[in-house]
Amino acid sequence: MEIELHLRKAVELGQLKLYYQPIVSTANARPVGMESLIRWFHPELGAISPGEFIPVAEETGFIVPIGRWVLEEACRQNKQWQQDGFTPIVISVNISSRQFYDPLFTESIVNLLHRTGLEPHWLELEITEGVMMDIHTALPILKELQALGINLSIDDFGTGYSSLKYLKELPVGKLKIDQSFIKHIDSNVVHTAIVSSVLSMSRQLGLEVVAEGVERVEELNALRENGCVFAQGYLFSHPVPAEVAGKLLGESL
Ligand code: G
Ligand code: G
Ligand code: MN
Ligand code: NA
Repeated sequence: MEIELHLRKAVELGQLKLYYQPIVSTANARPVGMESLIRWFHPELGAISPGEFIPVAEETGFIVPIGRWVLEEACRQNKQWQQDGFTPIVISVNISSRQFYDPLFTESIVNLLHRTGLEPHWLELEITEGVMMDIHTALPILKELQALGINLSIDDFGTGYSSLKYLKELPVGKLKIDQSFIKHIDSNVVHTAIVSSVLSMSRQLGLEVVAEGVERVEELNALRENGCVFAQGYLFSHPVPAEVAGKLLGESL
């Protein structure tokens, strides 16, 4: 497969770039976090979407070195922002299944935090429900990661198969409600019902909630009314390069 061959060269050639999208407090629209999202700019093929190449990287196992690069870059950048004097924020990194179940994963995080000097509570790993589907295999790894003091969140919440029974047993602190439920939440009664149930359940379980894919101010207002504390989406900012993201820190978006 052609894309696979190009991908092998992408890291070496510096074609991969990390973009950042703010996660804001709904109260004042100030960033409390940044999600790192990979971008691949190929000189001939142009911009290749992660939706296209992440699955290929996952299949070939190449996601492991790519994921290592992403984690390193994200932690280094967050530490840099702190050293530049910005109000500290949490950096979130998407973790794929192959990466999560790599036997050296936890150890590599320990080394990474040591190397970059980033305190563990400023790092968050986003893991999808799919990755945690086999709870008995996932649980010991999640517990190891939690013991390091880093944050864990469930990404794309509501699109997978996670049983509510396990939700309180998983050592995760946050749910990121999938953007498909946020769309038109101001007028779609089904979406309102789903999101308001997730919010009330999360309050009971002591979980934080981020609404993803907020694009319109009406959606933000509906989320506020339902007591949603954190949000992310084009309304505040698209994913942007580090130089631009740095300028958003401390701003009301
Ligand atoms: O940013 P965008 O919407 O194009 O991302 C598309 C998909 O790629 C999303 O599901 C996102 O989680 C995933 N993705 C983006 N960056 C990374 C990354 O660094 N690692 C992994 N595993 N997935 C990523
Ligand atoms: O799977 P995950 O939630 O990590 O993927 C996030 C994806 O959603 C990224 O590709 C990001 O670019 C995209 N995204 C972020 N904000 C918005 C938004 O407001 N609307 C839409 N449609 N996509 C968004
Ligand atoms: Mn994500
Ligand atoms: Na998501």
